[in-house]
Amino acid sequence: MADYEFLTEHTVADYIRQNRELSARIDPDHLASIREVGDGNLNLVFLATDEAGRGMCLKQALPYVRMTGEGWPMTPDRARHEVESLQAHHQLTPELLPEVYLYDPSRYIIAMEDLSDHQVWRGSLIAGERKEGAAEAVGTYVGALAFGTSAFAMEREALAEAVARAVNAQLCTITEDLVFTEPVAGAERNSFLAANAPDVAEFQADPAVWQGMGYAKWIFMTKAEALIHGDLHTGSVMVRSAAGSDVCDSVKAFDSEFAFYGPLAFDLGALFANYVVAAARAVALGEDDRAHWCLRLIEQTWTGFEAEFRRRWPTRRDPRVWGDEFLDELLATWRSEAWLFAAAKMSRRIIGAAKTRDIESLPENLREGAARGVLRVSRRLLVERHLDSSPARFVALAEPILRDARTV
Ligand code: SR1
Ligand code: MG
Repeated sequence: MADYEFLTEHTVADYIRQNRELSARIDPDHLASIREVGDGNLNLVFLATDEAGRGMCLKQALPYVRMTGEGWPMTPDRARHEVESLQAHHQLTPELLPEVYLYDPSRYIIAMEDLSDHQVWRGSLIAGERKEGAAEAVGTYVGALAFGTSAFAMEREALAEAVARAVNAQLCTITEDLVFTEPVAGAERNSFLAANAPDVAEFQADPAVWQGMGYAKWIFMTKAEALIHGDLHTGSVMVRSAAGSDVCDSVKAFDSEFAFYGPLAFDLGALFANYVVAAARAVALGEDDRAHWCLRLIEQTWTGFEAEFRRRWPTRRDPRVWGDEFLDELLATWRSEAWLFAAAKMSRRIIGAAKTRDIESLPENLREGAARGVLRVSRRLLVERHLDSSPARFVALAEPILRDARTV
């Protein structure tokens, strides 16, 4: 039993009324709508709008995984990790994150900016839309946090305190199990189409896959480079463009409850994996031009990331030892680690417990080929990660594999 009260559509107005900071922003006595809109795996999310058109989002962490129910407990303290990372990241790139209004640690509720004039990027990708600029913007976001929350920018003691506060062992364990271990070692909660069983068996029989996944898991567990988002898939990004335009006028990263001091290439790899998943869907639907566009998002994210990191680099704390050659080495390491993490993230979406709608909403005959393609790309990345790991080569390698795997 939880020892705190869960919000419902019936109690949201009272909750706002009881918090002066919130009732100054939205009128609890004249609410026009209250909707529960959470479509992720974990939390309750309410959107409230008043009659004057002002909105607010209330997000509450449950003490278990929403996707499965009470049988899978999960610390609600993840809401604190989310709010603290949102605030730390907001200081660096305010335009790329929602504003937090309040955090209530007694009920694990975050009150924040209403983004209902945005769409979840995954939904927009599934709908076949092009939101130009989104991939570069999320790259900028990762570049900013990579520098701004790291040893390159932070005073030594403040850094140590930030690392300690961000220890998020329970959620990291979920990632370690679901992303790095279970796709290759197998697990009861894994699932895939019977038609993909031979693909999964082939993947799990390859020693290079075990080697790569083990290495990725080890980096994930040990490399405390920056306060990373920790779950930066296309469902953790909101996008907005004006009616009739393909160009984003706003991009916001959110949902960073998995944040911790970890390897920053994990955030890049997560994005790359989700672009491949979006491309696999397009290939399955016979939309090859669109698939190419989806894969090119990899290059755009990398470009945004590198530009932002380089822009901040001149302000690094110790340029005597951290010279420009070191920067080149860092970038090369991150490119290669991003391949590794992308591979792990792809395989977990096909084999593991938490899937993506891009693939799952395909009819079964098309899903088979899309899943096979994603798994084959994952395997190739793991095998070839020691060679040139440029974003351009990633795209060149993935495109024909996805097409060859198409089922009909
Ligand atoms: C039990 S949580 C399953 C997945 O949902 C989240 O979005 C993370 O990706 C996690 O691995
Ligand atoms: Mg999430």
